[in-house]
Formats: sequence, C-alpha cells, structure tokens
Amino acid sequence: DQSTFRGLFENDTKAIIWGQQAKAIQGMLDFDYVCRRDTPSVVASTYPFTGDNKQKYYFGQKEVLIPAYKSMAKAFATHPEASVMVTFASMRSVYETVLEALEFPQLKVIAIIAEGVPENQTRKLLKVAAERGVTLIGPATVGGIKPGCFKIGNTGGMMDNILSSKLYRPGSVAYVSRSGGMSNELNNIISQNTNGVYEGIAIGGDRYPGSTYVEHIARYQADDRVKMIVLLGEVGGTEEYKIVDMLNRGEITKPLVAWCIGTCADHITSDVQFGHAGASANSNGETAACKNAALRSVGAIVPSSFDELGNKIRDTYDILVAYGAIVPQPEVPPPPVPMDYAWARELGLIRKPASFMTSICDERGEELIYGGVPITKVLESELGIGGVLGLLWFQKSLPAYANKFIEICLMLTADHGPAVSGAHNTIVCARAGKDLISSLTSGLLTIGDRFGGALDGAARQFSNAMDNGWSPMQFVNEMGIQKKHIMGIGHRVKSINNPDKRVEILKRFAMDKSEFTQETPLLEFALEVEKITTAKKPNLILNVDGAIGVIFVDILRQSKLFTPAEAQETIDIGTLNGLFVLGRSIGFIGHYLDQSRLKQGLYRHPWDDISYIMPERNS
Ligand code: Q5B
Repeated sequence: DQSTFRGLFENDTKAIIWGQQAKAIQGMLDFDYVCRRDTPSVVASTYPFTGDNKQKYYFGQKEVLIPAYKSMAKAFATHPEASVMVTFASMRSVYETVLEALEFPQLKVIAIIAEGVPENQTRKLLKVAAERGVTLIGPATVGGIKPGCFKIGNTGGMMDNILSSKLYRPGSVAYVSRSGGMSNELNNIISQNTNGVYEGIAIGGDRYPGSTYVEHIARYQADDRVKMIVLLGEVGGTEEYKIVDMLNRGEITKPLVAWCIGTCADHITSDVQFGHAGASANSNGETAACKNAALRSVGAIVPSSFDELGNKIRDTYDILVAYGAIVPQPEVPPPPVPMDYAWARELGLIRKPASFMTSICDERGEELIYGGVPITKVLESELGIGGVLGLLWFQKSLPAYANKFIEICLMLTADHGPAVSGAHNTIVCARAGKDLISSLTSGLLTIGDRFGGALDGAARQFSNAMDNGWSPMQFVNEMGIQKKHIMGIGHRVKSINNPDKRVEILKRFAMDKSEFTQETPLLEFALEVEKITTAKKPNLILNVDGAIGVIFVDILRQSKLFTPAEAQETIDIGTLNGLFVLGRSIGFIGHYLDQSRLKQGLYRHPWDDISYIMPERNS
C-alpha cells in the first residue's frame, strides 16, 4: 500500500550526528530549508569529548539551537524521533560508535563516512546491523541525498551545486553508485536529462559496503514514486551480477539504466587498483566491460561509454513521459537560502564597511608584515628595534642613522634610578603586592609634562618658535610673558655644573655629520635657548626630553622622508612621548622584578617625612 509507504528518508526524517561537524550540520539544515521542510532534519549531535551544550545554527534566516550530548544514550533517549545517525567518527573509533548506536532500536539508518575502516570490523557491523534491521550506508562515502527530504552530511556539495542540480525537490529517477564523487556527477547528469533525482545513494568504495546495490534498487523498485533507476557500478567485485540476477528473475520492472565505470582497465596490461578499495578486478568477470555486457544481456539499458550515459537516461525518461508514466511538473523556484557570510565574502559577492582600519601590521598571511615589510626581511636587513619602530609608528623605512638614534633614545631613557616619579610609583605598587602590569602602568601613569613626558611639548614649542621666526631670546621672553615653562628645559638634579651625560651623548651623536647625515637646525636653536635659560638658573638645561624632542623634529623635517604635513601631524598627535614611555618601560619592569626578588614588603611612607598641616579651628 503506497499511501503508507515510507522510504529510508522522508521529509520528516530526524537524525543525530556523531562528531563535531558544524559545517556539515549547517549544510544539512540549509538543504532542509531549501527543500521547504517544516523543521530541521538534525535534532542533536553527540560527541563524547565535549560537554553537554547547545550549538547555534541557522534554519533559513532563523537561528536555532541544536543540543549536543556527550552521551549517545542521552541523545537517543532525549530524541526518540531520530531514526538516522550520521557518524563522522574516524576509522579508529567508528566501529565502537556504530556498535553502540546499533543498541538503540529507534535507529533505521546509519551512515558511516569514515574511510579505511578495517574490513573485519565492517563485516561484524554488517552482521549486527542485519540482525537489528538497520540499513548501513558506507563506510567510505559521502552518503546520499533524497531531494525534498533529507541529505546525509556533505552529500551534494555546496548550495550552488544543490540548486543547479535541482536537488531541492524530488524528480523521478533514483540512483545508486559506489562513489560519492561520482554521485555528484550523477546528480548533474540526471538533472540535465530528466525531471531530476528522486533519491541517490553512494554505497561507498570498500570491498564490503554496509548496504549493496541490490538493497537500494529493491527499495526503488518498491517505491511508486521512483519511475526509473540508474546504477553506476564499477570495476571489481561481483555485486552487479546480483542485479543481473534480479533482472533475470523479473524483480526489476522499472527501466534500469546501468554503466560500470573502469572499462579503461582492460587497456592497461598490469593489474589496476583504482581509488576505491574494492575497485580492482580479480577475475575476468569482475571487469567493468564484462559486467556491462551481462547487464545489457538481461535488459538493462547500457550505453556504449560513460559519455553516452546522459543520452540513455534522457531517451528512457522521454519514453516514460511519452507513455504518461512521468508527468513533468511546473518548476517552483526554491526559497532563497541566505549565504554564509564568510563564503559570500570569499566569492566576492558582498562588501561590508569594516569597523576597523589599520595600516601598520598585517598578520593574516603566511608571514607577519610590519609596515609593508615581511618580518624575515626585517631581520635580514638588520633593521633593529629602531627600524621596527620606524615601520610600525611611521610606516617608513628610516635611514640607518635615524634607526640608531631611536635605539640610543631607548637605551638612554631606559632608567634613571628609583627616585624618579615613575619608578617610585612602580616600586610602591610592586610592594603593595600588585602584578607586573599593574606596577608598570602605575609608573607609566606619572609620565607627563613634568616628568618624562615633555618631548612632545618641547617639539611643539621649539618648532613653533622657529616657524614664527623668533630668536632664542624672543622665545624665552615670550614663554615668560605667557607664564609657561619651556618644555624640555630644566631638571631637578642636573645642571650646567652637573651635566646630564645622556644629553651630552644625544647632542654628540646628532652633531656628528659623518653618521647623522642631515641638518639639525632645531637642536642648534635649542642650544641657544639653553644658553639663555642656564644664565638665569644653572639647572635650566636642555634636558633629556628636550634633546630627544628637538632632534626628532629635525629628523621629521630634514631627513626628506616625511612631507611637511606628515612631520607636523607626527608632532601634533603626540608621537614623541612614546619614545620615553617605551624606553622607561624597560626600567619600570626592572624595578618591579627587583622589588619582587628582594621580597620587599608593603611600603608605608614615614610620618616624619610628612608635614601634617591641619586647618585651625576656633572651638
Ligand atoms: N623654571 C623639570 O623644575 C622641572 C623652567 C623654568 C622656564 C622651564 C621643570 C620643568 C619643563 C618640563 C620638563 C622633563 C619640573 C624633565 C625628566 C626625566 C628625568 C627626571 C629625573 C628622568 C624641574 C624653579 C624656577 C622657577 C621656574 C623656573 C623651571 N623650569 N623656567 N622654563 N622649563 N620643566 N620636564 O627644578 O623665578 O624661581 O619662579 O617643569 O622638561 O623628567 O631624572 O628626575 O630621566 O627620569 O622643580 O630626567 O624644569 O623647578 O619648577 O621649582 O622652578 O625655575 O619658573 O623660576 P624644578 P621649579 P622662579 S626631565
């Protein structure tokens, strides 16, 4: 009675997936959606190595949560409606998982994708499956597809393939093949030459497939919705002769178009083993040519070559249409399936305004790229940390003397003892038991106009003065009128009587024209300013911040590597304090490590070092 006839897969078939196969599950759900199924075919997944959780998928536009279970027993108990299991277990674990699954009577079909399953294990599984009345599909296959109903895992390929082969709605032609790859070709050939695929199963290329051509062709024969059958056999084995026997016995009454691939093996003198484990002729009768001849002799429609297969399928279909056995239905376009974002992007179909822009570093390719230069090149060219800074901060390969200058700055600013504001903070923080990053940032937060953060201010003030055409004296006076400290001038402990060696080194380096091959007008201007300020007070020297600030402006303006706009922007956006921050981080980290190693306890400032000045109260 065909009114209650149910195939292996119908449009309400539910499956449980074994393994972590998010892509395959999403592919099955997309197929379900394009087939206009009411509900997804996958109800759960099971995998013993990850926790019980819910995983997010799409069913069309809608987000759905599909539970994942550690325990297979729990998965089947919670989803008694699941009659199919698709297992992606590897050839090492598939035997145990299928054996376990066969204990659950609700299962009607198990699809085994793994390749290389030991033949003795497959044979044991075959025996148990036969006892339990379970159909095995595979091993070593993509599985199968039933348009409008169900798709096993990755069968049918991507959505564009499913659409072009019209696998979203049933046709009248059912096929069985060994090869999963060739089943895709059959989907294509059948959709080109008929009203489409009704169902297609790839039984897999192993010597002992879980189910055979006979079983599937017998199902197709019994299902009234199948109007013609296609068999794609291959060289090796004798399974096709069982179809010959069925034809002989009159058990196949529907037109059967058949072709065994591998006829070329006869033209090769040595024994040929094709890609499938079973694809090797061990006797004359196992050759593709013999099997094709046998099938032809009992009434199968056998083309003269694979190229002819499509024509034979079309001729057979046309006859069925002419006799009214098949009535072609009007095409109803399938619902559009939203494309996966990553895939659409890869195909160049969409563009999305990026939330972030970056121009300094690209880590996406095989090799990390700093400012356009691959890191192997950075190392080969011995750019050093100065060169890396040039690439990442300015996207420029700076000249060697500039790279060296940067490195000198970092070395000279690396530390200036525990008494300075930043080191003090780092030490206090470390002694309060805080971690490296907290202690480091606590020190860094003190860097500003007064301590270590006067590089940008110096760069701005001195370059403005020069751009205004002021003389050094005019500049000092102007700053006095404005009641502003000159940034980069003055030091708490250094003076003309106790010169800062670091500044001496910087000056010497920048003025040695044999190495520092560019002009340094702003440094010269600053030294004239220093003469005026130190005449007022001996500690009003050009300090380390000031020296670095003005020399860097000279690099920006005189090296010919920066446009005037780039040079100005570099000053305006506050780049130069970064040199002190970077250099002094070395020292702050040193202080943190030092305090930790010295096991210094919580710091408390002594009372005798604090003046307590309380407001006086009359009462
Ligand atoms: N007067 C650095 O001041 C300091 C003047 C000035 C005109 C000036 C001060 C200052 C500008 C900021 C600057 C970086 C606060 C310094 C560094 C890194 C370090 C630190 C380390 C390291 C020192 C006394 C008299 C007053 C002031 C006048 C002072 N500075 N006039 N322009 N720039 N400089 N910061 O000694 O008439 O008596 O009222 O703000 O460049 O941080 O080692 O310690 O590596 O860690 O406290 O080297 O110069 O002097 O403020 O009491 O002023 O001099 O107007 O005049 P002092 P103050 P008057 S390098």
